[in-house]
Amino acid sequence: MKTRVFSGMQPSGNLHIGNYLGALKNWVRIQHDYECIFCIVDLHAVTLYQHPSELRSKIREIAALYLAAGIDPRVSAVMVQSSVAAHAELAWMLTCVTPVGWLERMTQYKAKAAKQESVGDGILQYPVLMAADILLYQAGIVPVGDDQAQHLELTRDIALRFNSLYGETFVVPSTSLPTVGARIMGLDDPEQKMSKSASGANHAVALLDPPDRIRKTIMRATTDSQPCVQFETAGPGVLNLLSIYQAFSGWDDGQIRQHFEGMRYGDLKKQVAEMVVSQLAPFRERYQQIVGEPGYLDRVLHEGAERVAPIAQETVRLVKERMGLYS
Ligand code: AQP
Repeated sequence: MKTRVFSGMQPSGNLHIGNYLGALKNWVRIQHDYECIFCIVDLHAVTLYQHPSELRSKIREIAALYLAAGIDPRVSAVMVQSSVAAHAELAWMLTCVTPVGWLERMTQYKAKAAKQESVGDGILQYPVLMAADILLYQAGIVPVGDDQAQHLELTRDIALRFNSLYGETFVVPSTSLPTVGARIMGLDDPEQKMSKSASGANHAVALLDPPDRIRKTIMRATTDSQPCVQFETAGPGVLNLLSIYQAFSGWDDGQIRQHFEGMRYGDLKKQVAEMVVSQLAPFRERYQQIVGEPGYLDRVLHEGAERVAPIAQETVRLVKERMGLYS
């Protein structure tokens, strides 16, 4: 039997090249080697207020982008989190075995909470819901970007705690990070990770940005005070541009160094921009085809939910039995 893979993205903004290089690209690469479930995690998105009609259309946009990137729905299940109620059901059961101190230590919680006047409980509980998403399907591998590694560690801790309290129940999943592109930084501020919810106009390249916009954003990327690439002393902005090029091109470290050492920043940016433009062009075309086909997306999402529902129901049944809940 193939190992099961689970991963997801929040429909909370425009998917960007960080989401692609950190996660989606890997999903496409491994989809034939494992039994994969790719989820649009809308229950996570509402931990911060989302306008309902925007959220509704974002869910469809993200699903179409998964497919446009190359996820084959005949091979992998593509589904929306809130269409399988067991995600929320299991999350409650896991909440009851999770010490609040574990959640308060999460760096993403601390960062998000610091930006709010009043902190919603959902922001604290977010990693428990994420653990439920993964454990619900007994996933063995979770391909994510580096920012989610701490949440994955917590998922393992929750699984181990549950297993030790109630007996072997959950597969303890491992994290799969890409070797290059696991943390793409903001183009306007290379000290911050590229993020869907960041507001700066030149912060990110979105997967559906037109070529002119991509070129403009990359040409304005923050570098440092040196005139050209020097690998020994390169600052975070230059290293970020080099990582983006490397992740898209698939070149190894030696090729990157040989090609870019001594190159003026203006030329580096032009080459990165052209690489990104050429790699994203097929996305936009496929995306338009997918959203232009009446009923197709709904069919994919409906079939995806139907495929995974029996796995989810079996896990919930087992967890209820282990905990002594009524069923
Ligand atoms: N900058 C990044 N570099 C590499 N990988 C990244 N990911 C996110 N940002 C980067 C990976 O993309 C997947 C989807 O993430 P998510 O939707 O769960 O949200 P996130 O991790 O919180 O990402 P964002 O873009 O910063 O969204 P917002 O602003 O909505 O919180 C994950 O696998 C993540 O690791």
